[in-house]
Amino acid sequence: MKNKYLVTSALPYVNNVLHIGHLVGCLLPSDIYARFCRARGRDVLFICGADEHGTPNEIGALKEGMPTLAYVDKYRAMHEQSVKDFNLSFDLYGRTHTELHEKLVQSLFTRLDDAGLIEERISSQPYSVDDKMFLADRFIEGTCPKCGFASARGHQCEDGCGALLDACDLINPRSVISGSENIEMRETKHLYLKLSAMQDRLREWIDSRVGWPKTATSIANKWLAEGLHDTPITRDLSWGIPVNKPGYEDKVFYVWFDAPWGYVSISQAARPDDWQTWWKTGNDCHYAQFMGKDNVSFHAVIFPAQELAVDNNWKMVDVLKAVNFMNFEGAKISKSTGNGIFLEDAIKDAPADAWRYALISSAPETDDTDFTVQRFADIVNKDLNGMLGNFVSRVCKLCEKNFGNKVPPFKKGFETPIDAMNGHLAALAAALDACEFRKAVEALRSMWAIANEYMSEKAPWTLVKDGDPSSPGGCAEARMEQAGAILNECFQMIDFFARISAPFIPAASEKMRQIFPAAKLDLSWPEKYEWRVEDGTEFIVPENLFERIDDEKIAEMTGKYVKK
Ligand code: B3M
Ligand code: ZN
Repeated sequence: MKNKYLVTSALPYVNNVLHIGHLVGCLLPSDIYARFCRARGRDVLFICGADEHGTPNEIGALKEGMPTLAYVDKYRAMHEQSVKDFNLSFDLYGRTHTELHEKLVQSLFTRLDDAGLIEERISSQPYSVDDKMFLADRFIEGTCPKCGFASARGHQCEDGCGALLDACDLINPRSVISGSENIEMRETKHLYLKLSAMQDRLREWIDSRVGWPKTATSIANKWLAEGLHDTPITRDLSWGIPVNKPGYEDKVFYVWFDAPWGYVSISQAARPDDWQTWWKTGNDCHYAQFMGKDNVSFHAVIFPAQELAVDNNWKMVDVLKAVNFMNFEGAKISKSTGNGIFLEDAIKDAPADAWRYALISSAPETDDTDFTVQRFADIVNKDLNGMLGNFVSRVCKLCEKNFGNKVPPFKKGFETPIDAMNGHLAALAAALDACEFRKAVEALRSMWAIANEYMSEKAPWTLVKDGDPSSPGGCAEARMEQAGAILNECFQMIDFFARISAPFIPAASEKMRQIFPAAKLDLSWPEKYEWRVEDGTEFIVPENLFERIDDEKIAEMTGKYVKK
């Protein structure tokens, strides 16, 4: 088995606060996967960071009337706070507006240029006479020539059919800066990456991919079937990485030319001495990328084509996990309408674990999904509070009351249904390895259910009642021993659950681990169900692991977040 694991989550633009769609789309699944890999003893490098270049950020700054750098600093800091709040365990949450990143991208560009893969072309680009500038990418909007959507962006019909566009083909174009329609086509020169030259190598590489989700392969195959087109990689803008070629002093690289290399430059910042052991081939490393479906073409086609073209042994993605979109209460999540749950607010309503678990249980893996406040409450109340939380609390309280704060002795014959447990454990590990998160949650929940069934079936509370020496009838001692053995097994399950739940709900798992304050139990991944809690181990009764979300809270949250 490969021991080096590289895990990256798409780098969010800093043009807004993060919402539950970002969390469920890439941040959270990548974190669960990275935590699982670490728990299995794999050597993981897990990074993410802010995608700070590009017109989304520049337009955001323009709207708030701030210099772009101050604007991206402001939002990056908010994103970093959310990363902390939601326990996202990146080795580094970095950024792309760094010298390291600039140097890397410029040097790769030079390599491509030297290899003859860069071509200068004169083209006509939309120029806003009133704004006195060329309108790159999102600076221009108009009607999509492919689907007729009225607000397609210059580079992509983002909210319509998703097609990548050429700004000159927009119908009725207008400037996003001033709204002016006084736009004319003017000639300007740009550098193009000769992607067409990469068609065969990329085809061969895509064909060698196994285990990619359909969303990813179908997008990649569509691109290849249409034939790769040479693509412009420079823009007439001032915010971004300066183009290091004479004659291009007033231009920058297109954000998607630089952003994926952020995975590398942030790795360099995180691990200056050994980043290459993940990033250069020949190291037996497994690379998993996480993203929303709108980012797939860049990760499955353009970035790999660049890596192949640069031709100096860059590690290429093995597993590309792409998810669909999550809507909220039947409508799109949008900062402008206010419909949706934004991370800075969410953390005030419920702890990170509740969001993490409820969202990953609702991950839009096969289709777009709709998340609702009611759904959130149902999942927290049923699964977390009802199954796991209650089990842990009943076991600890019942034991403390009848046996004091020491784990009663183990006794053969009182084990939980081990084969069933191990079957679900294997399914859980397999699902996590395959990045199938809903399946993983199902397996996890099945194990919590076994514990609850075990408890109701064995009913240790009746045994302790009957075993009470003051109650009439014999065999009091034997009954107490049986009750103790049942509780012992329940404590084994608590330890087991702490370990297997940790990738999903790390804070609750840590609380479960601390139920045995003096025992040195780690949260490593169990390959099989194990009995690690020794007889007589001291335990404490923890505070409730989870809180119920009651109707009043549901109403309050609905009022706050649902704006359609
Ligand atoms: N910033 C798109 C986004 O935030 C883009 C991802 C870059 S990954 C290298 O959705
Ligand atoms: Zn369209």
